[in-house]
Amino acid sequence: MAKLKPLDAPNGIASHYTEKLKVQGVSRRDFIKFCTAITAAMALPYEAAGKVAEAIASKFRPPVIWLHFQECTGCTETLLRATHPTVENLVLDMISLDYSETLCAAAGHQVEELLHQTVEKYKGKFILVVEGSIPLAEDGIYCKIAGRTALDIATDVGSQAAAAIAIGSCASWGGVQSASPNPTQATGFAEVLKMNGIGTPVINLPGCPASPYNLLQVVLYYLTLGKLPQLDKKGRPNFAYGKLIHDNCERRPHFDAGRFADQFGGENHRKGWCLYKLGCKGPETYANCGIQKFGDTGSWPIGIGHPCFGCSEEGVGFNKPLHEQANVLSITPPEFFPGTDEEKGGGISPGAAAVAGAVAGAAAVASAMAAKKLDQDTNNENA
Ligand code: FSX
Ligand code: SF4
Ligand code: F3S
Repeated sequence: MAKLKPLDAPNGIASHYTEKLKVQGVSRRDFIKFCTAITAAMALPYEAAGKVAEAIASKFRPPVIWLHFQECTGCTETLLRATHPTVENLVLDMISLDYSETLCAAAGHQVEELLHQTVEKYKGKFILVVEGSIPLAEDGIYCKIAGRTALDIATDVGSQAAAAIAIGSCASWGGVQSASPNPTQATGFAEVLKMNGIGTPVINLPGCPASPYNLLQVVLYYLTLGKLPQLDKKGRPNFAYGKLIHDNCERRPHFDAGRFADQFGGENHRKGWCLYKLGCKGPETYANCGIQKFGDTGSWPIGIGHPCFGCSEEGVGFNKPLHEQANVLSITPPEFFPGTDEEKGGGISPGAAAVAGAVAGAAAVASAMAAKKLDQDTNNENA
């Protein structure tokens, strides 16, 4: 692995940055508060907050190449839709995103040329972000870009990166595409590198979609300390995936007291009781969704009344054929948290709930966005 460049340590936050923050309406005090919170989230000691602030303000921006394979682009969307504090601004400010298929204005041959040039220019120095799984079946023909298989691109670009981040469950371990019988043999990026004897270090940030805050923290950790964070045996940063959803769940007191929701829309569901009997996989899923939340309204699947589907955990989410995870025919579409199942003449089966949970993270983001839009509309109307 190429040696990662440690940070220069400027004295205090550079004035160019405080000026920039001022223009964005962020006070120095709020910035320091943000840095202190994010330092704690990275499990770094309080004293490191100053260094984190310096890292954000530093002019050193590592080159980043962002590739897409089998996925829905929800991870990129979640990052781009994140708002106050503007995670996408922080992430995009701290890195030099030299290649991204989603964000590139150019298309076709121009983009291909750009990828080629960027890899050449920063060989051994760039950080690679991979979004999406890589199909191995039939020599990888199920995902091709510009005539090359994802397998070819991933191993070629991956072998030349200093380090890589596999963002989302798809890139981490296959995700939704790898649900049995996994017809395309969708595989995670780290596994693909390993199979091809490539030693580039990979950090997995599973989640469907991945939390943009976890990406921000990994980038910041690297910029602050000049090294990658400590990983667990699944290649995930300990600071973000060290605890079960169940251990940081707002409904946990109900679980401990034996108070369970037993029907979607039923009385106990409306009371906010534990979702275990509705299929919640929080007790076997390691992720920090309950702490970080999604979007700026603080929503997350369990917070909006949906059991955790285990979308981030290999072997928990997407572990069966999707049609077996839900008896689709038994779904009675809920309007807005309808009345009891009896009133609706059916209701939702636990299986159907599981599939709905597959998009629960995205739904949390969507609901946050909708709430924000509503806010904006209201503000506009009131202006
Ligand atoms: Fe996968 Fe991310 Fe799920 Fe989608 O790309 S983790 S399908 S939210 O967008 O890779
Ligand atoms: Fe645990 Fe899920 Fe109940 Fe929360 S809702 S306490 S994660 S079982
Ligand atoms: Fe988080 Fe996914 Fe569960 S977003 S709460 S791990 S369903």
